[in-house]
Amino acid sequence: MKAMPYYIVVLGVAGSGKTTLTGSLQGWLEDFGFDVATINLDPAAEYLPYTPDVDVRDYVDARDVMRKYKLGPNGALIASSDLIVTKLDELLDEVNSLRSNYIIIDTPGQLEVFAFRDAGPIILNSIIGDHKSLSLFLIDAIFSKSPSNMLSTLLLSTSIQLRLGKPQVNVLTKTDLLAGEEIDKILDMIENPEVFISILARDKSTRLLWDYSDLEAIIPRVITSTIIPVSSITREGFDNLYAMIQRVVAGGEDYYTEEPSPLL
Ligand SMILES: Nc1nc2c(ncn2[C@@H]2O[C@H](COP(=O)(O)OP(=O)(O)OP(=O)(O)O)[C@@H](O)[C@H]2O)c(=O)[nH]1
Ligand SMILES: [Mg+2]
Repeated sequence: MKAMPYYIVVLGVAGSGKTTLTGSLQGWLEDFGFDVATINLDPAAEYLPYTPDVDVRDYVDARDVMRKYKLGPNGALIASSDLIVTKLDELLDEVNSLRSNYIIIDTPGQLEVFAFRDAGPIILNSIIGDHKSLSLFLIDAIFSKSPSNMLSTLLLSTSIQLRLGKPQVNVLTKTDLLAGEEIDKILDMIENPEVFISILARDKSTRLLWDYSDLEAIIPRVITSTIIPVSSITREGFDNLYAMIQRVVAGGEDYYTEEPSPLL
């Protein structure tokens, strides 16, 4: 039987907590005895709190690209991603030598450059191939206290899912920075569309674009499942996140139910 790693792609706007969650989730899963590898796809990453098993910076360093081609940060990421595509064979050799149950992929801060140009999805799809995978779309809890901010981020999440075409789960990050009742309010909006719709319908900036009946049509489409609140610092919520990952990639089966392969 061929090894069946599950890929977890960590996405989100700049600073939403992708890199911290990648390291923290790896640690949490390893504490439960899982074998977890990490891939860093951010050529501009300065410091990583985990040691990546595969690191695009070994192929392309965005800072060198900036200097060499006299580019700014976004131009450098575009050029770096295109350069990585030219080195995909080598990168894939490294990825294919990984033998872990779970492979977590940390992605660049400039989500729009990564997801809305061709190189990012090409790199991701080449790495993942036919293996089971899901995307975690990270939403910063501090930013989400405002209902219209939450709606704009959910629309972005939907848009990213449309680009990448993978099962996607929304994750509310940095919950340790909010009081319990503030988290409950956010969850109440997500879990009760009618509450969310009525709050949004009263919101000035939302009203500029949509009326109540528009919102009734939109909201159920951007909330396709619940949002999982987590803190990568305290690891609170990782048990629920893990349960969701299992449900999506393994249909609820624990990885240990898979036979380890002699070909691993
Ligand atoms: N309190 C708290 N801070 C967090 C948490 N997760 C991330 N942070 C902080 O948020 C900031 C950004 O975190 P990163 O993990 O670098 O975010 P990122 O999405 O990888 O950032 P880019 O790669 O630059 O887009 C850092 O200062 C982290 O320490 C969390 O769960 N709780
Ligand atoms: Mg990062």
